[in-house]
Amino acid sequence: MSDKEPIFVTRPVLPPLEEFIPYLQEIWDARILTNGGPYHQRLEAALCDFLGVAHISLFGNGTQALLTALQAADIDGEVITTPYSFIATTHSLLWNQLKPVFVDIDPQTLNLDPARIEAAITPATKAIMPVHCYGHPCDVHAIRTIADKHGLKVIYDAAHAFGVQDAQGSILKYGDLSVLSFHATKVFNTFEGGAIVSHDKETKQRIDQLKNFGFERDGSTVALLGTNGKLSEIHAAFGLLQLKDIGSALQQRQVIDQRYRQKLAAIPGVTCIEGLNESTANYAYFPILIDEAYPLSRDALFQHLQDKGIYTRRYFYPLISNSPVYCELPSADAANLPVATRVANQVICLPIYPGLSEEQVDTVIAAISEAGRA
Ligand code: T4K
Repeated sequence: MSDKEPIFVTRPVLPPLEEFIPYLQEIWDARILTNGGPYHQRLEAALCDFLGVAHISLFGNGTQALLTALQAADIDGEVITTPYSFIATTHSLLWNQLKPVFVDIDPQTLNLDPARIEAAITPATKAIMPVHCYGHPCDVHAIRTIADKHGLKVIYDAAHAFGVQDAQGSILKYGDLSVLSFHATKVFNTFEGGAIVSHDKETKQRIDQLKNFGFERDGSTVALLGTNGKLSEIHAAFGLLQLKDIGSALQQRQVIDQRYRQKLAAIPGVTCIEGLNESTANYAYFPILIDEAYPLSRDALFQHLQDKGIYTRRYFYPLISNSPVYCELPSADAANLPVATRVANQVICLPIYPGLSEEQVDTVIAAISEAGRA
């Protein structure tokens, strides 16, 4: 273990505490703590504005938002999805009594491979749930074409895709719904939090009803099986404060991303992942793939970095399809998922977050490069 300060895969952005005090004072004065209070409303409006989307419904976390998005989609049967994601993606299907059907990923983007989707469609298929993995956009146009041809809904797990844009604007405009996570480890965080992006007023109203126990606007009629998905005023206020500095946070991430790319390019056996479609990236993660040209296995490198006090993560290993909850599904067979299986055994996500110093980035690079020479 190194005597230097540990380097984590991510650290949340925290504005100076004194800047948060006036927000707390306002909450204390108004004594409105939750249930769609003033900060909640202000954050929804500010996020619509910043992200360039029509409607946002805030949630207590991204998983609740995924669960409600699928409920709002009002589907049954099978949903095509990726095995290369966080477990919450697939859990949200099962909680809605939907059957996940895993389709392999594209080796460049590590997102659901559109060329493999049609072969997995059956009469029971009702939707596609792709993930913009690491904030790199899916092939949204190819997915839309397939969905339209087969009459399928598209619900994007956009947990990583805060602020990502393509040439047409926000990546969150695609699909029927997109779901964000504002967890502490994300580019933009409200400690815990999440949101559903929708495109029309009626859908937003339905989602807002579902996240508030199913209550209609009269506050007494309950016609839907809703849940409690609300975000509290403290979380919303923190989000508003953090949004002020988001530009600088994204810029700092970009600088780190560029430094890694520049310096890791010279190390044999280490491949950096490129986003293909984004005009504005968010640099949410910095995944690298370790292949046979590198002297250590991925797991040996992971351990080597840990011994040096560098705590990386193997997002997303093991594959969701290998977890005991899903491994019995026919589509979970590794033979059906060769790219995802290979990538899950090669990936390491390196530290990237605002405040990670140039020196710390160089420490990570040196540790990878030294181990590569051993
Ligand atoms: N869909 C996708 C594609 C997702 O990636 C996620 C969540 C979801 C849906 C569900 O959204 P939420 O319901 O979570 O909003 C993390 C997060 O818990 C999870 O939100 C995230 N994806 C997933 C990819 O990663 P861990 O197990 O890596 O977290 P943890 O606690 O090990 O933290 C990693 C590092 O971050 C630590 O080494 C130190 C640092 N850290 C973490 C926390 C929580 C801090 O410095 N402060 C903190 O408060 O799961």
